[in-house]
Amino acid sequence: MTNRRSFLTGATLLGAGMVSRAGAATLPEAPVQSSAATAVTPAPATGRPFNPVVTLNGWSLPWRMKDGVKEFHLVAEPVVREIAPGMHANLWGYNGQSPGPTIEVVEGDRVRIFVTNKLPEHTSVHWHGQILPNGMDGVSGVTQPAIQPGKTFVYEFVARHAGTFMYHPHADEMAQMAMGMMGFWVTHPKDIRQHAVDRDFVFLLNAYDIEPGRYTPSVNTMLDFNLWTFNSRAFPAIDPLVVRQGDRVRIRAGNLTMTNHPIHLHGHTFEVAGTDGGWVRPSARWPEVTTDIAVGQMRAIEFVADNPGDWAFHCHKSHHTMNAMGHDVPNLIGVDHRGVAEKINRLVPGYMVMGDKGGSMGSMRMPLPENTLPMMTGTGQFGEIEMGGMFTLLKVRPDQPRGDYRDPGHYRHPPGTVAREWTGNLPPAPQAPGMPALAPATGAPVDVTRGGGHDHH
Ligand SMILES: [Cu+2]
Repeated sequence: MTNRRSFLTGATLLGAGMVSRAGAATLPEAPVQSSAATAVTPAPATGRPFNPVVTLNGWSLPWRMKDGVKEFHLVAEPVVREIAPGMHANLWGYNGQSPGPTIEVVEGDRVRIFVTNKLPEHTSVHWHGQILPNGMDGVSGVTQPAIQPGKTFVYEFVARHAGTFMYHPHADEMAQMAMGMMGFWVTHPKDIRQHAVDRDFVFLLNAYDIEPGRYTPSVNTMLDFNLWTFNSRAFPAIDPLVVRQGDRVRIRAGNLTMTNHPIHLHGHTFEVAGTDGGWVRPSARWPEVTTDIAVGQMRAIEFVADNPGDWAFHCHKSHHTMNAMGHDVPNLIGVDHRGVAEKINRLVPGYMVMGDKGGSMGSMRMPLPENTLPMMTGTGQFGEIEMGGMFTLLKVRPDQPRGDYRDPGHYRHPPGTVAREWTGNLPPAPQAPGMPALAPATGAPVDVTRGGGHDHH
């Protein structure tokens, strides 16, 4: 069984002791992932063939084949998730991580999923988007009794259609999803050539409210979150999406936060090729550079990575590309802050004055409380990256080997293709009729009686 386990980087498997404690010798093993690194899984050794997805800062759950049924074992449990180096969160998740592992099956597979509850309260698992018998839908109280602590339930159904899905509890949802209980599910097409791409990335959008200095999310928060994450990682700790130039790329994302996220890609146009309802007919697709993902929705975008470079890929809500320390800072743009910093610090101890010429907090180093992240961090080859949260880079390289996801480092721009400082003379600013001529901001003075003013061509 679980032939893939030896290939899972960083994965550790709990021994028989844990399984027997779960109460049944027939239960499949419940592998545990201890690392928040992206674990690239090879093609499956058992079952129908498929091209595995790459879960951003996550992993896929091994299974065993038993009498033609694909068996998985999920363990709902408290976990410690590294949101980024320097910040850990006490979350709830599955098999050692939050989000839980990605489940990958093939259209037509009969799937049996054991769910062991090691949480301090009852739970259930809803298989979002699956067409299945009502009693397997995981809505506690409606389609099944809740799974009490210490108990194991079994779900069984046929993965009837290929597509992009997720799983999450339908029991004390507000608390359990605010604590990170969710996972990705991909049902691959029966014909491996159908919908084939060269790279297929998946992640969930999630948000947490963890006050600086604390470790556990506030589960009653409705809108005012301070950590915006891809798969419970905040930039610069989200791995880049590394591709080879010319690759056909799919990125699938699902939203289990409390608000929508307009996800934006630089340097390329893409099409929404699928949703959690299925594939979009090619004739019904249109080009986009941003697609909004509403709460409870999933989107699979596709494009050809034909433009080499390091391209930003992020939520377009600017507050969602900020980390925890960026949300209560007074705006002093345009204010001469001489003497003001001292007064502000009396009101808001520990805060620095946001720049009177804009933010530019990236280069300011203030002492942080324990266990939080500066509002924006990360350093590129040209300086500070003033981003955090839901932000990463699509790295397109002509020489990236096929199937290689290792970070190739900064993009090496061809000579003469980078925006640069201009040090020559500036042309006169064009003038509107009747307006007094303006002197240019820098550069040599311009004789406005000659080139500017009312002299129209
Ligand atoms: Cu957002």
